[in-house]
Amino acid sequence: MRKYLVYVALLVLSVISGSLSQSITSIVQLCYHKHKLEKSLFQRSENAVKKYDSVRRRSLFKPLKLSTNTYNDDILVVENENENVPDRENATLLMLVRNFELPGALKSMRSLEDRFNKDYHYDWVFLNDVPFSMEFIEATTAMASGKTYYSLIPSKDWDRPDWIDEKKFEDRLQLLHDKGVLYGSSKSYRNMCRFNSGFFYKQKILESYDYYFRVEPDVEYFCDFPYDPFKVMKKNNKKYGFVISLHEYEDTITSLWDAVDEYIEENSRDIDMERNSYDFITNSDIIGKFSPIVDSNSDYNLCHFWSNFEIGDLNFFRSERYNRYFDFLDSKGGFYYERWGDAPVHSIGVSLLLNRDEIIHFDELGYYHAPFGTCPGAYYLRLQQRCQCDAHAQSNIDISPNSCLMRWWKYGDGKRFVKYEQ
Ligand SMILES: Nc1nc2c(ncn2[C@@H]2O[C@H](COP(=O)(O)OP(=O)(O)OP(=O)(O)O)[C@@H](O)[C@H]2O)c(=O)[nH]1
Ligand SMILES: [Mg+2]
Repeated sequence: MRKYLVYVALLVLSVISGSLSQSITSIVQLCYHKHKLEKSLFQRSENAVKKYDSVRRRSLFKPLKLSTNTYNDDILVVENENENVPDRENATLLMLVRNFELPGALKSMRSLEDRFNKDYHYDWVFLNDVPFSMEFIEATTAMASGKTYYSLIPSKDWDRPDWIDEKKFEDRLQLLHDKGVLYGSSKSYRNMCRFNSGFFYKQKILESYDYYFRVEPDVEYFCDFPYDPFKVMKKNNKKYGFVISLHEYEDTITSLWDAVDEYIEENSRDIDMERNSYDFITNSDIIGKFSPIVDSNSDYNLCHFWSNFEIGDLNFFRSERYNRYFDFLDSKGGFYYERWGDAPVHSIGVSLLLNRDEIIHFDELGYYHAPFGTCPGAYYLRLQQRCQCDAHAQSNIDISPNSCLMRWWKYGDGKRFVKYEQ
């Protein structure tokens, strides 16, 4: 009986070991086939990648660019970069921006590159009050079709000057905060507004350019540009270009117009009342069906050009007359004791100092900066320029009473129905 039990046990064992070796064999076979398959697939994908290498390197995609920046003295020269690029003006795209705004900066860049700059490769200049991170430099350089330059703003051009009374400053911050004014208690916002009003054009990195196109993070350009706006400016002798004009919050500029009044009195030689746009910023008649929605306490009707989009002639901003204007306002301390914005300061400056016909409204350029946008009104123009916007949307400022565009048409340089040629 025992003997039989041993035979049975031996039989079971041999069956088990047989199936074990069988399973091991099939696992080994499976692994081998998988490896073979992976190898052949890998080879195929590598062949596919190699097949398009020459195309990718030479025409479709350019080789990765190294960043060309002011921290680096050796500026990279890419050969044949300007092949097939139309004639350009001496101009740059300009963004004042913080490192943490990189996603928004890339969004704006992508939009402007796709709608305009991919055909022109204008340089990009980035300004910051602290050094840019490598991540910021790399990503923006990769996004740009032109060269990219990065510059650190010197503290003297950015920080609050010593002559600002600390106690008065803190009290006023609290006051604007209590009134619920947007950015009412922000110190850095005030530095930014003063910098954009009177210091951006003094930056060394901009010395060699004649025109700048201001770009902010998180904006969108709705339509293909039908022209190079720099060329239009140059050819038509324009010195300041805008797309949106609207009313300013009066609480941020309570004493600005008093300062402007004083400035006008003392600097009449700089101002040509016959040819400038004084009426545009002071007239408050009813226009169309709209009366001005904002009641102003001064002669200033609060109309300004929205400066987050602006194209300007740097030589005008560098001129003695603009700097006499800025220095006069700056001496009043309103950038800190109130919260004077660069938009009303630029707008009043160009309205007083330039001739009406030196300011241009870019009618055809759809644009959005939260919470407002502008979208070309003409249906066929929207099709032609592949616009992605709704001209009847609530966010379209041009059809809202908050817009000053109709006042510009009536008291500024008028309305043009024909596209600018370049
Ligand atoms: N480097 C730097 N850039 C700043 C600072 N504050 C604002 N900016 C930039 O200045 C421009 C205007 O600032 P925004 O915060 O966009 O001001 P705004 O357009 O009035 O308001 P929102 O866009 O609604 O926030 C943008 O390009 C910002 O990136 C700052 O402290 N440092
Ligand atoms: Mg903004």
